Amino acid sequence: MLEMKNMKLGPMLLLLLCLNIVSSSVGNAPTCPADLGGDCSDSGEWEGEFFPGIPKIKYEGPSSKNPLAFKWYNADEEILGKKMKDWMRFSVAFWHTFRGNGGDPFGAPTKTWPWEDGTNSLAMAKRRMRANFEFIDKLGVDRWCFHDRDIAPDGKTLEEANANLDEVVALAKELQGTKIKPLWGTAQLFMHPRYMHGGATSSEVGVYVYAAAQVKKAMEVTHYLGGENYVFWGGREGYQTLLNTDMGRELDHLARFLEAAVAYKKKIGFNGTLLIEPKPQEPTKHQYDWDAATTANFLRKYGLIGEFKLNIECNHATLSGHSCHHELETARLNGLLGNIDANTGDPQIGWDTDQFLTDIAEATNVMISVIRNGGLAPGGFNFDAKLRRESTDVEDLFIAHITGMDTLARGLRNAAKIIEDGSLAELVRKRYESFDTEIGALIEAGKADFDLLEKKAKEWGEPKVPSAKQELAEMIFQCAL
Ligand SMILES: [Mn+2]
Repeated sequence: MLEMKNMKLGPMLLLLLCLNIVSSSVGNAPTCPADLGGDCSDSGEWEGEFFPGIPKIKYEGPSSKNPLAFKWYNADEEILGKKMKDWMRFSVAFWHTFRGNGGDPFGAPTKTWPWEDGTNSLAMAKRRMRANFEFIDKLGVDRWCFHDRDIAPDGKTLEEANANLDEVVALAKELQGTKIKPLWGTAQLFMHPRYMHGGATSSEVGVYVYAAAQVKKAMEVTHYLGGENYVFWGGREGYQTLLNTDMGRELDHLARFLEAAVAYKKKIGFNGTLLIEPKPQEPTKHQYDWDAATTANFLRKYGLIGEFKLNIECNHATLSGHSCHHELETARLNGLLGNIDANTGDPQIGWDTDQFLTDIAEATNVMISVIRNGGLAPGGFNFDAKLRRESTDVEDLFIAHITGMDTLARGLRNAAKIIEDGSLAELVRKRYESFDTEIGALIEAGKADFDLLEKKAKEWGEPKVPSAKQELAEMIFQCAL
């Protein structure tokens, strides 16, 4: 999920950049610093297209050389009895696509989209929302994801922040029409200084209270917009050192917070799935939702296992020392696979780079889990991925999403090939066939005690141990790519 850096530096530099451009372009309203095709009226509203020259993205097939076309994602094509769009349920992440500015801990923002005026005003928030829906329409997806504080400016008071949110959400509702809705919404409980010790796990009760009020409102607007899920990402729910931390008490508080969210969901009639997004560290040294197994254990301990599912992010999986496939399978085997944040890290970089997934083998493994799960609905794939700092053209936003969608579509096609071919499943079946016996059935039914097993060991003697056939499995997998 979002890692926005240089928030204090960013607006200042944007303002400087903005002033510079305005002073050199006669006749432009100050709210439209870099008009590249659209236009601003006196009210500061954007007129015309945000993405002029970008057509609706269409499927042209693998031989196409058009960067603004799908080569593998063909929304209505059926794979294993389901349309591709129903397997994928793609969503655009508002925070990366419309609030990402290229800033990192070492450098200033590099991106100022033509419609940005360098402010975080309500008018700017609304203009950005219009850009979001034009982007979604041209990309041909039906879903989007948001944080409360990314779509609308914060306020001096909770009441003011809520009023700002209501105003932007009303516009979003209108722009969504009947076809588009949020895959999920969430509350941003990590950027404001009040959350420096966490939200639900803060040592300060006033922060716990404020976080609860913020989540309550975010759940309400997600429900109002027809959202299908609601996500909890505990960016600062963790610790920097155990020396000053009562971990047991903090975990109890987190559980109480989530219980209250479950109760409120039921109270307002929100039928969406509540999702927890595991991540091991960054920004804290240790985050309580470390990985899928840790989070599943937390949910079981506190009796919340039936109320939540997991939103697995591939980059977070690698940060926790697992593959994305491992995290997906762990979630699935616990009945917890609810949603996927489709991104990837970099094998040579140890932090959360949130890149668009382009590895076809990785995408194939991801889709094998999704198919085994029978799909992700009411969850889906959210592009929690951002352009590289050095990618600064508006069209790069489209190219990045097209590549991410094509990679997963290719993964789906490959996974279907592997499943239809059947030889990998047969290899696995054969590997365990010694358990398809009378004694194996007794073991799996929990009816084989040590006396019986010792008797068998003496009767059979030294077992013959067969090959794992790993290289053959890899060969079969490679053939499908
Ligand atoms: Mn991430």
